[in-house]
Amino acid sequence: MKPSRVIAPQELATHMYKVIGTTKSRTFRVLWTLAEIGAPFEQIAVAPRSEEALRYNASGKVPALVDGDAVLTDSVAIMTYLADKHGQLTAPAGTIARAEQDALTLWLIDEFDAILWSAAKHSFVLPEERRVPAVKETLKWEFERAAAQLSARLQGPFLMDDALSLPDILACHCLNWAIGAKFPRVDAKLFAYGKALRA
Ligand SMILES: N[C@@H](CCC(=O)N[C@@H](CS)C(=O)NCC(=O)O)C(=O)O
Repeated sequence: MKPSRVIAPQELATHMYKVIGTTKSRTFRVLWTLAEIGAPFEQIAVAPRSEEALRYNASGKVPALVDGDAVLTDSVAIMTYLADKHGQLTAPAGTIARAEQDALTLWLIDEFDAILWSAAKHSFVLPEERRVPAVKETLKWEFERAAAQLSARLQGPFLMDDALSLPDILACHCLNWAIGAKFPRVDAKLFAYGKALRA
């Protein structure tokens, strides 16, 4: 099978990506990944479910990434694609280190992202008659429990070894999101970790 277009290594440095979505959304993760990689990009800062967002993703969700003729969706899929393609922010695919990194990424999706998203759905995303506001107390309790687990596994400035990687970007975005959603405060160690990454 032939690729539709092959990008030469020297072209990667100037390859222009297009990021779809407002910064105050999961799009932030993709913007941060691109900034770390040092890849040039332009942002079309459209709101979720807007007409423009629907042009790139039939569900109206953001972020999306336009790379040549391809439109990629889902923040973590996009981050992983970029990290693999540029050989940064990730252990190489097919290694034990990568399996451990992916396990942490998926744990963060289950225990942080999904919890925060459920709280958002029951606050303002779902039709009002479908919301169950009482569930938010349980979600906050679940988040607190997960935050304590993450804090316990944190041994240094980063989650994996001694360098920034995709799980750090995901975790830090979720910690910011939790603050915005008025979730319980995390312990001092995890707070300092998030603050250092934000800086
Ligand atoms: N798993 C997807 C979730 C994307 C998502 O739900 N994005 C929100 C904004 S942060 C959105 O577009 N919501 C609109 C909707 O669900 O209709 C990802 O990580 O990109």
